[in-house]
Amino acid sequence: MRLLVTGGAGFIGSNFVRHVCAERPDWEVVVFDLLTYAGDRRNLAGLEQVKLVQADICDEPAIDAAVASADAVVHFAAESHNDNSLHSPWPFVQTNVVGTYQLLESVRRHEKRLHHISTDEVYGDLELDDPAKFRPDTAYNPSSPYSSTKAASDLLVRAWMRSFGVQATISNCSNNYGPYQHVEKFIPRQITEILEGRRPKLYGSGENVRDWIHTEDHSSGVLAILERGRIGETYLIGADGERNNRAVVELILELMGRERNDFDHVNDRPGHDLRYAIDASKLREELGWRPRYNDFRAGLEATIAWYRANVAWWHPQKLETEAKYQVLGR
Ligand code: NAD
Ligand code: TDX
Repeated sequence: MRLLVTGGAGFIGSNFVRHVCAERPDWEVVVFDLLTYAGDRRNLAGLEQVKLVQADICDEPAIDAAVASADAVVHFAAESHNDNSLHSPWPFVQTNVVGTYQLLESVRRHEKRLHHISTDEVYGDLELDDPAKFRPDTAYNPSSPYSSTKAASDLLVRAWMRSFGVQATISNCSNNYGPYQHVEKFIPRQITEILEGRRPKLYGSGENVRDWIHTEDHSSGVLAILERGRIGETYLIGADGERNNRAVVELILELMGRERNDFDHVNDRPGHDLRYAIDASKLREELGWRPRYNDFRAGLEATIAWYRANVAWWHPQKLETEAKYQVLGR
């Protein structure tokens, strides 16, 4: 198997590549990644099965050549941060929509199997007391420029499957955490704020709920779908990890030896989604997938230890990220 992984130098893509190298040592992996501010070749260090092609998914000849020489493609490449999409939406339209279009045209031309990575945010948000969770047939209702471009990319994949017979699957996963996540995201931002001697920053009231999953569990779900998923189907990936942001900040503070109330409330995110929750029963029942990282406290402790031990990895991103937040008052 020669597997092409777009966005494989980012947080989740590189975790998936490491997972594949460990689980399928005879596969060849080609990572196709532009190495934007969010990509880092160090995330792939020491992986002998992996070759990196640094190029833009919107560059038609480059993506076409990469697809032509692969057996299958897993598509992670995206602009991924909601806050960035609120002040600079164009790269999201370009990479998430136009990039996915270019990839679809290539897999169509070369008749290659595609797995498309998406997010639970395409379904919009839920009330705190809504007993319903997102399911594969939940109507799309995205809120932000980020989630609307991810929704658009999913709809392109669906249309290319139906209209042109492209052999694809889609997965929509909830919020990931773990090592190698960019410090712009919630959990690494708070850990590194504390490591730098500052206070965590909670948007608004902190009542917003996210459904946390360890990135290793996301990767095992994607591999199961790539190998055993039914063509044409959408699978939701989640590990029943709902928690509100305030509870997560309090736990990080406790695990790092600080008072649980040692945080600041900052300006809320405009249009801030209230709650996400995934019903992953289709993935569990059809493919027998189970999350292995069920202890959030232990997973968070290990993640904190990773950021403590890898200051050189995150420190260069930190200054630039906080400068951006300062402009936004967050
Ligand atoms: P990330 O921002 O850490 O990584 C994105 C990667 O894509 C980077 O390596 C970047 O260099 C690359 N990239 C960006 N634009 C590119 C372009 N034009 N051409 C080629 N490569 C490009 O993102 P992540 O958090 O690892 O998310 C990966 C995927 O998973 C995304 O599709 C995202 O929508 C989806 N997802 C993320 C989460 C989450 O919690 N982070 C949850 C569900 C789904
Ligand atoms: O400093 C912060 N304080 C805070 O309270 C930051 C950065 C975030 N937040 C809140 C906003 C959200 O309610 O924490 C929650 C999580 O924020 P993010 O890490 O920015 O994630 P979110 O917007 O939920 O989106 C994430 O999950 C779905 C990923 O970034 C997406 O790529 C994925 O699709």
